[in-house]
Amino acid sequence: MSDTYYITTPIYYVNDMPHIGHIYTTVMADIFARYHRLCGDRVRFLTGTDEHGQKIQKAAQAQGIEPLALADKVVARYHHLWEILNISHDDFIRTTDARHQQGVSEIIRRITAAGDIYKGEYEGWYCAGAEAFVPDSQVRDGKDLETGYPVERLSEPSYFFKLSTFQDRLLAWYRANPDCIQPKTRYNEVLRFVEGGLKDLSISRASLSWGVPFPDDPEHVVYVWLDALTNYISALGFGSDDDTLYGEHWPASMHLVGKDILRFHCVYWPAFLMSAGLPLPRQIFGHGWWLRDEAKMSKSLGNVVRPDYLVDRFGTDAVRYFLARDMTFGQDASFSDEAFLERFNADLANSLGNVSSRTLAMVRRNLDGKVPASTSDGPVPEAAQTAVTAFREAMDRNAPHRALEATWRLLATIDGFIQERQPWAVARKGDEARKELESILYSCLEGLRIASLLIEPIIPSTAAKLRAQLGATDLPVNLADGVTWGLMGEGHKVGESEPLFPRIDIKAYLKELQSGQETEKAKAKKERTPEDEMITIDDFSKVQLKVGIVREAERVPKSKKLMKIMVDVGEGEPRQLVAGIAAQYEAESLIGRRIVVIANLQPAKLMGVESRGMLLAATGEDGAPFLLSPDGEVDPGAQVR
Ligand code: ME8
Repeated sequence: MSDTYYITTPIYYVNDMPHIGHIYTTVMADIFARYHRLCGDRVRFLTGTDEHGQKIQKAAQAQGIEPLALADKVVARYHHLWEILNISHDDFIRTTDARHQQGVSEIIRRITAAGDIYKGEYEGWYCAGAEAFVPDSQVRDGKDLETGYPVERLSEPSYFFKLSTFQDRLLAWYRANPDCIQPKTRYNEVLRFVEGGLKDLSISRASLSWGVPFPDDPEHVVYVWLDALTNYISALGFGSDDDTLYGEHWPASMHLVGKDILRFHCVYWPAFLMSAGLPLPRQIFGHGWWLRDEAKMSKSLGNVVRPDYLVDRFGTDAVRYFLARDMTFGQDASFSDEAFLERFNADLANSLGNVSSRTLAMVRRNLDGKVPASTSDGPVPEAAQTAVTAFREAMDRNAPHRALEATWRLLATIDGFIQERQPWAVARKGDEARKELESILYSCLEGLRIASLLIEPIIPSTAAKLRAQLGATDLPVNLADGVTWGLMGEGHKVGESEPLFPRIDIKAYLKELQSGQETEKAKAKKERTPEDEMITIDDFSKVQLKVGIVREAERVPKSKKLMKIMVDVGEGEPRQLVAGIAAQYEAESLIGRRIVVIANLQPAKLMGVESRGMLLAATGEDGAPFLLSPDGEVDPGAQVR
């Protein structure tokens, strides 16, 4: 009987385009899904998008489009990324799917029937960036201390979930299932948080329209996290007429998430499920954070790693390998181009690439391209079995980076064996040493075939390519009978071979990258969305705009455009300003005219003439300025807001 294995990723917000952090979770989930398929389990792998809530509504508004249109755009991008990254998900759920909304209504009906929902008034802070209700103690200077996002004050009717009554049940669940939250440090964090006491949770929003309508009260939409978390069961048909998949796959084996959303998954979600009388997930794994060269990735810094560039340049498997190998699963890691390139050359081009190309070249040259008779020469057969065991053991305890180390130890053993036995020298001895040569090369070929099964979940295309080169495409691809030593049949022809990973010239590439990054930074600046461009009222109030009356005006000598003017802005002494209006305005026509001036601009010199402020003008089609004036005789110095 095979086991079932249901793994999920977070469903991603559609307010922005994905970066390497988003693809990380999905690539890792894909690795686990593929690993379990290789073990013969019945796997279901779900990913999708979280499309409701204030954050998406705001982002869509800023772009002047409907939220669903924004979602469609970003969803297309995710589909493209999952395709180029060779992600093998079985389903992609969108929270705007009808099937999902049915599931949300059903879970709320069950929670209501359990008596865990009541109506009240929410008075407090809301952080749209994290879509979270934030306690007063966590707010300073208008910001959520935990996420750094701005908060706003809400005061509205709301449905509440009696989360406070779940403290003991949650603690009992954690204690009875010490592996339910991983890694251990995160388990401890969650436990401490819940031990500190829980407050009831607002689960509806009355002031928002972009969401799932609250069952039996269309004045409210469902709070986006209750909506989003339910995707894990609505995608299996929970709440719909056909819930066969739900019966087969729930509870989930693993919710893989980033550490930022642990509380939603480890506290709210199990409490909702308990209330609804549904089984709880087996495990929630909160992985670490990818930083860029030790700094947080952010669009405004222009340091976001965009995955398609790396895939384009180095291929899907290089990216998948790096993500799985370079981050200790569970901890933070820093992405740097140098580390990526060094890993590429050392592990992929050298280790894997060289060992296989040398072996195959010798088989082609000396054995007529045919697999010799099965033997178990040297340390490779044992190393292969050790690697299989260590690989499985590491994957089963959520340590894919260790599983890769075990695989690369096998490659190192094959490499060492080649160095030691020097098959090229044996070949030179001619017929008398043919048996010895065959025996050495068989061990290498078979060791490589078993390695190809271990790399299968991580770099599946390379694994298949390697098996094709070894001529082993008709042998079982699994981690049961497939890893038995000696399956490669005598006389079988090895396939065509080309380098799996051609070496990169790191210096040349870094140079190329630098110029690329400059363009990227410039692009990031250009590509700022309307939402990025938004400022707060505080930002605006930093600009002191005042009405001024022009007292004197004269052209700046030798300049076609610049006019020097003396403006009374209610400070007693007039101020000197230099403005680029001389091509359109005569000096005399300006005298006595009311204009609008930025009074707190840092002084600057234009063609050697000091300017202490700037006047406001609209720009015509050909760039010509049109002066702005107040609509009436306001006093100089009057504030403009
Ligand atoms: O939180 N390093 O969606 P989201 C590693 N819609 N992982 C990262 C990362 C980084 N720098 N940046 C993002 C949401 N991630 C909700 C989830 S689930 C019911 C609802 C990954 O688009 C990581 O998995 O903000 C993180 O948890 C997730 O993207 C957040 O994606």
